[in-house]
Amino acid sequence: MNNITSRQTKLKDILNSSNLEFILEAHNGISARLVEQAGFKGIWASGLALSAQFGVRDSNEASWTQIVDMLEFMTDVTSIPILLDGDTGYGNFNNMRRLVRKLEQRNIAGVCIEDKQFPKTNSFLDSDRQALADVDEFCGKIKAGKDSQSIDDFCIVARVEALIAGWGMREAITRAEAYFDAGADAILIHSKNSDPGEVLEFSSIWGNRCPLVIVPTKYYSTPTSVFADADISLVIWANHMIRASIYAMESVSQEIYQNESIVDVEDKISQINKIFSLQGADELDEANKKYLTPTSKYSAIILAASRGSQFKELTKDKPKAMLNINGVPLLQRLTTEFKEQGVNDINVVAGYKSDMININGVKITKNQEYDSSNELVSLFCAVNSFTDNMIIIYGDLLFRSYILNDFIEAKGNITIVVDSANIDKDISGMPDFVYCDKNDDRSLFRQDANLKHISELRNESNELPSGRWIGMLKVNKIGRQILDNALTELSSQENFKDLTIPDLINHILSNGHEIKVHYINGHWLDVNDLVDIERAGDFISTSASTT
Ligand code: SPV
Ligand code: MG
Repeated sequence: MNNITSRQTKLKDILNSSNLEFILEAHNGISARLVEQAGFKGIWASGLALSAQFGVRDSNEASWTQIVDMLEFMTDVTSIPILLDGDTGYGNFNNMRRLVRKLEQRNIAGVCIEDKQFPKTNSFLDSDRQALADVDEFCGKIKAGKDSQSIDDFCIVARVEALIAGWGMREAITRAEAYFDAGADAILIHSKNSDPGEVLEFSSIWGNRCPLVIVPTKYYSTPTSVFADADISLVIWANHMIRASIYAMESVSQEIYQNESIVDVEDKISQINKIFSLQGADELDEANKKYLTPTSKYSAIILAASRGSQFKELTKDKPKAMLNINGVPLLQRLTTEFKEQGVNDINVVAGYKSDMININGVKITKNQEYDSSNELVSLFCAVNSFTDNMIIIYGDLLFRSYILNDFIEAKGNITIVVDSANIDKDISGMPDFVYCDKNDDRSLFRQDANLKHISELRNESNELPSGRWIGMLKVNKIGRQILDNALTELSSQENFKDLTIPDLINHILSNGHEIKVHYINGHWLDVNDLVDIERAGDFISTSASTT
């Protein structure tokens, strides 16, 4: 059991409160939310407003199930009680029974039924010609409703239309007495006059036998203290949300139509963010964090400025990264790999034929000096896109998905991916031999190894390389700071234009910082010449068949 007061009890409390209480009309989810947000303790689900928002007449043209469906949206987004204007109960006692059960299922707090005949029409329309219900028949409806409710505090308000229909005060009182005796929780006495005289007279005769509810649409200028002094329990502001929205929509639509522009209305309408907030976008954000696979905190910088002159005609019109491998550009494959790992912040540094890079969902930074500069200048161009957790990668890489997945999890402020297999095999581009403090021990998972040096030279000082850097590096917040500093230092050197990422790596090491090594064994390749393109095609086919 929880201690939350049910909406039905809340409505009952409002009706029986010793203070004058107020509820306001709403006709859909968003208006209901606004009513609650304004501070109202309850909502009047007005028949007039509900039918109007459907664009139909208040004459039972909308079916009762359409009304109940809308009520569900209204309860879903609110916590205050909703009193439904249930017209005549949509039929006889039997329809009323079913209505009450359905309303309880939708957590509606109560229903108000009026003593007219089905199909009814609005009280302010041809009121003199509207036939009233037979008193006994209406009492049967109230009894049937009360007997079929299963929630004790569900309220049935009986609305007396005798004054509206011109039948006089005596008839109004007689009917109210009968309805109260039949089990009504409150009486709504309605009036179409512009002064509250007859309602106040009714109230004084009624003398507090049960809560009295009024709808001062026509006698709206009466100070509410008059109602409080007359012992009225509840005031219903019955149609002001639908009228406010019609007024606003009419003037905005006309203005936009006349001006053929939206510029003048911008400041007169709600901001889009207001809609998001009323829809509860923040809650969904929180829920996403809780229930969805988190998107990666990593961003990617892809270096893709070069032509790859070995490709001759193939890269006449496009950069190397846009070369098709089995029909899909290299850069597209790389981007997809990142997105599949939740890395959506992807920055591509382009240079040669940069306009030919038409990959969705990536940011392009241009290295204008691509022709006369090397990798570090490209990286420097992307410095404004650096983040605290980022992966820097060459744009001509292909690799099996698990490599990126594991690499993201690898420890270290700065970490590089090193292939300990295939050290000598068919090297087409720069070899980037890596010398580490520990060689790859494949029996260890996530072996802790540090980089000592990276070089194009094999057997440097007679030492055998531990592997080859594949062109993938990552930094965390601390690593980014170290990398930033090293890049800034190198950028002031005269030979900056000639420097490569391995130069940066070695500079970081020479500054005394640690770089971790994440070992892999094959399952990647970079595309440097025509033979590589053929290999890449095979690589894609076999990767696809093994994943
Ligand atoms: C409604 O809001 O639909 C009502 C109140 O029934 S009135 O329009 O005043 O009849
Ligand atoms: Mg109505």
